[in-house]
Amino acid sequence: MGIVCKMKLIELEKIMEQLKTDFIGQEIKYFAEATSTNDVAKELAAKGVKEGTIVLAETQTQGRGRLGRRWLSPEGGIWLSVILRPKIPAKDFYQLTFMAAVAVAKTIRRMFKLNAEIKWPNDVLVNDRKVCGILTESSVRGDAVDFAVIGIGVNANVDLASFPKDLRSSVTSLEAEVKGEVGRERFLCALLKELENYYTMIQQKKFEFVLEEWKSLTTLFGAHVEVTSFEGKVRGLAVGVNRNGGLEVLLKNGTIRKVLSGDVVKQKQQRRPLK
Ligand code: BT5
Repeated sequence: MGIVCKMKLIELEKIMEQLKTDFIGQEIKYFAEATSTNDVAKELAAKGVKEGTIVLAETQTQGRGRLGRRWLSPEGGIWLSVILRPKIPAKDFYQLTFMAAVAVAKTIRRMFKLNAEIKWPNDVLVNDRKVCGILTESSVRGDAVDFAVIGIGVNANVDLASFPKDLRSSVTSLEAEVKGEVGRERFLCALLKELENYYTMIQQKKFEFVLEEWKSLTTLFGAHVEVTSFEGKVRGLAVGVNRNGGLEVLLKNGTIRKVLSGDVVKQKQQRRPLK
């Protein structure tokens, strides 16, 4: 008996028809199943494929989050990796994660009028639940980025009932939020266009524009947070991000602690208006 796939597959012809980018997504490597689109993309990038090539999979068997965490990638999602060759120093690498989060949040807001928000450093939430995660990886030569792979996972039409119980209260899908199946091809085309716009800004050394957008979309500033990082837990008021993309947390004793990477939990609920 063959495998029955109840989900519609992504239609590449539709993407090619609707895509309005110059280079991102003009070359698509598509897989019904991949281990991790980031792994496939890294291999392709090392072999020299063109900047802007994307890897797309209907499902991933070894989808990854940060620190080797598992990323569930059932059918119906958008599991995407974008290969870029940015002309930026390695220390500015975080800019790519920021621009990807902005591009995803903006696309969700524009297309579905949902209140998508960014949670530092790499999550996009709708109604406080994670709808998208971003994993940016790079190959660095000296102090320059040789290539970057931006992995973006969006729960488009995934069946949340298939997720483990402990995750169900903290995740959502676009389908659940708009109460209907979403067109993945249309979403992808809009997302790739946003990505190209913001990436062009970074290449033109105009990251400050991306950062402004990022700040207006983040939920954290002014919120009491607990950040867990390699250095342990930090509690305080999230007050900003520094020039390396680190979160600035105002501690009770009045000093500001910078956390370069970690997981944040907001201590109090806070909503921002739809932009
Ligand atoms: C992330 O990591 O959020 C980055 C996820 C990146 C996934 C994309 S898909 C395409 C590309 N190929 C890959 O292999 N990866 C990228 P992190 O912040 O570490 O969050 C991981 C945590 O999110 C897990 O430990 C779970 O708690 C939760 N999680 C797992 N799967 C999820 C899903 N589908 N939706 C929402 N949350 C999920």
